[in-house]
This record gives sequence, structure tokens and C-alpha cells, in this order.
Amino acid sequence: MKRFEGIYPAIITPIDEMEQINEKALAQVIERSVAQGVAGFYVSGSTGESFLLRDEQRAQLIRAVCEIVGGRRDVIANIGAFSTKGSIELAHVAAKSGATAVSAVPPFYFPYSKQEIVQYYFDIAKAAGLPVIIYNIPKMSGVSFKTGELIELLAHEGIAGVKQTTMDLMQTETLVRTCGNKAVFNGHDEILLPALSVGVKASIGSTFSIMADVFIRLMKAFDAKDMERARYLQGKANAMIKTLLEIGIFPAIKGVLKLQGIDCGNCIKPFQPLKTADYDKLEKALADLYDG
Ligand code: SI3
Repeated sequence: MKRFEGIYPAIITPIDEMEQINEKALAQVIERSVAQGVAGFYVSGSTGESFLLRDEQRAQLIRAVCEIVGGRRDVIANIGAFSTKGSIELAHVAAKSGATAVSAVPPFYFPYSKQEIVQYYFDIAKAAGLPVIIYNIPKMSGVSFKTGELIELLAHEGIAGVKQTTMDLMQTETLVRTCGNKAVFNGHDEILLPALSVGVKASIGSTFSIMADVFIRLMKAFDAKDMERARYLQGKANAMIKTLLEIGIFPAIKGVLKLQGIDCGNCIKPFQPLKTADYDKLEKALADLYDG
């Protein structure tokens, strides 16, 4: 079973004024994170505005990320879609492009039974030809898994792990302890340190695109048992995350990238462009992040 360890940015999708994917900016974002030492990338997720992209754009994005990364790092492609068939089609794109694994939000909008959701994952695992990582994000999907349901899903040989975008650290701890050979990813950057303390080894997050270096240092401090340093770095990151959340996490991340010299455009409408006052706040937060 593939082992996942380290920092995985959930990458934004750079777009131009026509809302077409800007592959040049995408390459810049990826190269910067590779140079910082990330373990891999999570593409076409929430941060990638995947549900605002057309199907062919999601396929283009997955292909482009795999090509740019070129096997130097892991690529996990979120192929979650409204239908099983749509998800499997994207899974085939990911497999053909050389992705390491696929991931999927549970099917949402319609109120499916748990049995239908479980079958959705089993169907993907059978068809994908790649390890499948469940994307547990109850706040966005509206689907809450009980811990026992996740354990049951993780027992399937095609399911390689779960990405826990939830503050429920008790659930995360139970999964790490009871599903030893499966990957349990932290999915909330602001609780990376507590997640490491319950045994998590890998984390997927949107803010890693703008400050992977801070989180990599945090993980190293944790491994070196330097808790004071690890807490300091988590605090630094959290001050930045607070500002991002106040402004709106995804537009704000693109705003920071612009301030860092990579213009990824705005978020896709109905998201609105940032205002000058937002950039001022981000500039200050960025200066505070690296002030020592
Ligand atoms: O699919 C993805 O883009 C993610 O992995 C999203 C990631 O889990 C983020 N969650 C949400 C809801 O945005 C977090 O990284 C989050 O932005 C961060 O922890 C700040 O709350």
C-alpha cells in the first residue's frame, strides 16, 4: 500500500479573464511548491474550484498538473462528480495522465442513502485502477460519515485512505489507530499540529500553495520534538489563515499568490474579485508571517 507523508498543497486553478485555465501560472505555482519541498499535489479539489469548472476543464487541469509535475511528486486528483459515471470518466483521465491516486467527495445535493454512497466509492475503486482516497468534508458536502462507516469503507482493498477536512480530531485519531495501513490526511491547515499529535503523517490544504515552507518547518520541528517551535509556526500560519478566512479563503489565496508574483486571476464567478482594502490586509498578513 502506497504511503503518503508530508505536505500536499490543494492547488488553486489559475484562470484568465475568459475563465480559461492559465497553464503558465499553474506551472509557476507548482514549481514554487516543488522547490519548497512539498510531497505532492491535490488537484481539482475545493480550492481548485472544481465544481465551478466544466467537465472538460477538470480533465484539462488534471492532465496539465500531471504533465507539469512529471512524476517528481505525487498527484492526487479529486474526481468527485455528481454521478458515478462522471467520476469514473475523470478517474480514467487521472489514470491515463499518470496520477498517483484519485480522491472523491461523496455524491451530494440529492439525499443519498449511506448504502448508495458506499456503493459509489466501491464502483470508483473497481473502475479507477488507482488507489482511492475518500474526501470527507461534511461542511461543504453535507454528508457526515460516522467513524464506523469510514472504518468500513477503509477496509475495502481499493480504498487507500481518507482526507479529513473536519475539526473532529477524535474521529481522525480513531481512524489513524484502527486503520493502520491506510492514509489519514489532515484537511484543515489550522490544526496540522494537533493532527500530527494523533499520528497523522500527511496533510492536504489550500494554504500550502502560499506558505508550504512554514508547514514543512512545522512538521520538521514536530519530528525533532521541538514543540515550542512547532507551536510558534502553527500560530504564525493561523494568524495568516484568520485573515484569509475573513476575506474569503479561495479569492484570498489567489490574492496572496498575486502579491507573491504569480498572477492566477480571480476566482470563477459568482466569486467576486478582491478589493484594494483586501490586498492591503493580505500584504500586512504576509509581512507578519515572515517577520521572524
Ligand atoms: O479540496 C481541497 O481543496 C482541500 O483540500 C481543501 C482544504 O481541506 C481546505 N478546506 C476548505 C473547506 O477550504 C483547508 O485547507 C482550509 O482552506 C484551511 O484549513 C482553512 O480553513
